[in-house]
Amino acid sequence: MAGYTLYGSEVSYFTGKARAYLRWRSVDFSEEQATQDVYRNIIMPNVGWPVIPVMKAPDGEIIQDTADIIAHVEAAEARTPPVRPETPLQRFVCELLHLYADEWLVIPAMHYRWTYNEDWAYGEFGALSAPDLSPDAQYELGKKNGARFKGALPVLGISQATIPGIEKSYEAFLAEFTAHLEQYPFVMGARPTLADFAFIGPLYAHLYRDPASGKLMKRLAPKVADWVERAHEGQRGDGTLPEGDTVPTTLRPILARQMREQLPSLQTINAMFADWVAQASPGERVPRALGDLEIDIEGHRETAKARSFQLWRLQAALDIYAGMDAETRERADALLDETGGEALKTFKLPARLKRENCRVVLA
Ligand SMILES: N[C@@H](CCC(=O)N[C@@H](CS)C(=O)NCC(=O)O)C(=O)O
Repeated sequence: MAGYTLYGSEVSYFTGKARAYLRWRSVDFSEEQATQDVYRNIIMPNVGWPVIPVMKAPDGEIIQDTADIIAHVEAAEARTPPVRPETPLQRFVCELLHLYADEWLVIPAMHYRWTYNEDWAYGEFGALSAPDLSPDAQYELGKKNGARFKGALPVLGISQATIPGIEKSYEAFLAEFTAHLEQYPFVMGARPTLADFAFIGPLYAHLYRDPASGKLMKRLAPKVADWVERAHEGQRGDGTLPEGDTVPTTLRPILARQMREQLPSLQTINAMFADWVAQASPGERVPRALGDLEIDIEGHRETAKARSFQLWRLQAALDIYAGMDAETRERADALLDETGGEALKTFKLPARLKRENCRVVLA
């Protein structure tokens, strides 16, 4: 039987996440470059908008969104251990870190790529789209294709005003993750979980593989670079997650950073979502941006778009919290108190979201 096909690229954030997961899961898969032809013939007709990665399952089904790709393979292969921790507090933390890695660490990832690796990125984008062109022609094409991605900088709130905060935060994150890796080989413990693959998103393609960023990571945080190599290779780890559903205390500074930086944005986006829900109907597609908000990273502020997709990842975490028994809830609340995440205890989306035709819609 044919294996899975991953359409994506080395230069892509979310392809790295899916690739690392598929390697770890040891399934039969091959990766195909998302060339212009693949966008035209596979991605656009099946997904409806230009995005990578996209996966073709052995039965031909096309799946988009890395969380759906991972969920599909988990269900189809039914292997152990599952990618998500089996106990509730670890599962909750894993999902919070998933939200952080996918939707917030994109800020340093994009900053470092486009501030320090711009020309290199154009060459890479061109080589991906048209492998047969000359390097000069690839650069020109890459510049055209890359403009869409570079154009995301203001959407994310990356500007001269926030760059000092983004760099301060990223360097502190590297120190915090290093301190964690001195105790544990992977994010949740002694084996990889969804949180590792989510972190591979920002930390592989943009922050390790882009040359100037990789140099910085190897200089400031060689242990993080070593983890990137191990997690991206799909190493299995030879241990288990901590006993008794405990969460490594070394993750607290990282969760606290998430709560400080990302949670205020999530609250604002949720308020805008409530306004939108009031006039929307079930099945309606949620706009990618619900308005403008101000982000604050280490005291550096800028306007950014209120990206609605963050609520979709947040819903997955809140569902786990809502399903906790009293004893687990107490432990989760203690962790939220210690990390500045108190607001999550009462955080409610005004309506449920679901996925339909590769888009987030009102349930
Ligand atoms: N939430 C999606 C995000 C995928 C994504 O943003 N892919 C980037 C490249 S790494 C892309 O193609 N973006 C195009 C766009 O968002 O318009 C996932 O997890 O798969």
